[in-house]
Amino acid sequence: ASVWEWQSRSIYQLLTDRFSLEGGGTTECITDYRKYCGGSYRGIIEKLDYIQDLGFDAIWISPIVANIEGVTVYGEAFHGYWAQDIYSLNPHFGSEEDLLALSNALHERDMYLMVDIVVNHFGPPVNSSTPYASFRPFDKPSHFHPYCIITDYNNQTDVEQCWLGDNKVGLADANTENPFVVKTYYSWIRHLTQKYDIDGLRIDTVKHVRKDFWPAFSTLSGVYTVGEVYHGDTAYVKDYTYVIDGVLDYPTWYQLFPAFQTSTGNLSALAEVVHKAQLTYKTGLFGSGAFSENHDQPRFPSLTSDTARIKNVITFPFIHDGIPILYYGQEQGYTGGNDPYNREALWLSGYVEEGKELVDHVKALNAARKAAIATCPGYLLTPMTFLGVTATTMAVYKHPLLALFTNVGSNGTASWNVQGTEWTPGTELLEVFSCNVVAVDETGTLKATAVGGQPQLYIPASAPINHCSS
Ligand code: ABC
Repeated sequence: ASVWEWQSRSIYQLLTDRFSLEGGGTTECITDYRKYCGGSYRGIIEKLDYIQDLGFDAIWISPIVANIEGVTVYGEAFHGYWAQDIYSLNPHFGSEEDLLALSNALHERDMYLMVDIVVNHFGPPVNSSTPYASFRPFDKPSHFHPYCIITDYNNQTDVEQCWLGDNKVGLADANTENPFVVKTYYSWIRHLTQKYDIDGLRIDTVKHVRKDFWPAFSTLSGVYTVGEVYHGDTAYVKDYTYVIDGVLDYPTWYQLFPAFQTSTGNLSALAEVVHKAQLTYKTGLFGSGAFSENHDQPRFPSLTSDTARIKNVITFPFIHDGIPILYYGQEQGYTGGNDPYNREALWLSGYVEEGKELVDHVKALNAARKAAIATCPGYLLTPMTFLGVTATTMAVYKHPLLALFTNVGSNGTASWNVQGTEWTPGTELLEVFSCNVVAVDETGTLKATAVGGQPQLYIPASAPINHCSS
């Protein structure tokens, strides 16, 4: 599917190894060990009802190709980022038939499949005398950049040509200047997307490969490509928006946690970075991936236990111009810190929906966004605007949605007076989290008071939104 077909979707990101066991069982999974815990494609299929019930219509799964076997000082390759053979699947997650069954099961529900892929590197070489002999198809020294671990992330040549990792586990950096390597990757991606009927790609380590590798790769994939450019500065990230369809919006993420973690967080900085991206990226933030958590970062609830703050953070990507992405476990209030603690098994939650505050919150977010898209054809191409940013409050308007944020936390007080919307006096609005209806006052202002520091989300009361009718 194309970037524009993806734009209306919302994505549930999961690690295949940690999401669901086939047969619905449960087993111990100690994140500290960094070992395979047993999740699989069949396991995911069995839990598609759960994902769909949360309101998602796409999933992003972790890398699928065969990885190095065995245990390194950083454990096993359960995350999938340590390729050994790009022409085979990782047998820990299932067979080719199983992956095809997942792809089919998703499509039957009109859901999309996004697969995470890596071309920057292979896994850590396991045999030091013939380091690349077990890799396929790149098994010669000339297929890799000479060994050097990246130390200076400000030196772009190092970033592209040295190795990721550290001196204990270094990732063999593919020589993406070598014509054989380039040609092989180009034809590999074309076949991979076709073979498994993949709808979109999350591309790993985009900034670690020279920019002019990407346009042909992205085009040949035949699907939407969204890339990880792990950097906080829009001026650095912007160039990559010209070579692939979109980027994961890291610059905004850098401002997001600090903005809401304390009542002195800088909400203006958050508004500013969004504005810069809107002005400088090829298509603004449209087509980008908006997220609050992922598998590389400590979960927000590891930094604060305040549910009001957590709800503010979870809400932001859903009123963003890009495609909202939720990292599995956010809906269950998972609290894992840095890698590997942020990669908990979801089966330990029991996938309980009933009585879970964050599950309800996520359902409301997806429902509201879908209602906005359904009632307002222009919604997806309406840039988000900031109608008021104070030290502790912020209003984000993307007609017909208005989201009100605050960083005062559960014990604080905050209120908003929002002007500048298209809503005329008397217009009735539904607040989606509480299902209360309020009216815009005679001056055209929406006045609202926060309840225990929680965010609010408004849509015209005339919009069809299941979430509040049941
Ligand atoms: C393993 C261990 C870790 C250990 C590491 C050395 O090795 O688990 O505990 O610290 C996969 C696995 C990881 C594994 C790695 C390495 O492989 O998932 O568990 O870590 O073997 C992507 C994926 C990620 C994946 C890989 C590798 C790449 O999302 O899951 O990791 O395929 C860099 C890359 C980025 C990569 C990330 C993990 O590393 O750019 O693509 N993510 C700076 C740099 C960033 C760099 C980051 C972390 O450090 O700018 O480019 O990301 O090393 C801010 C600064 C930033 C700074 C951050 C940390 O601080 O402004 O610049 O980022 O304040």
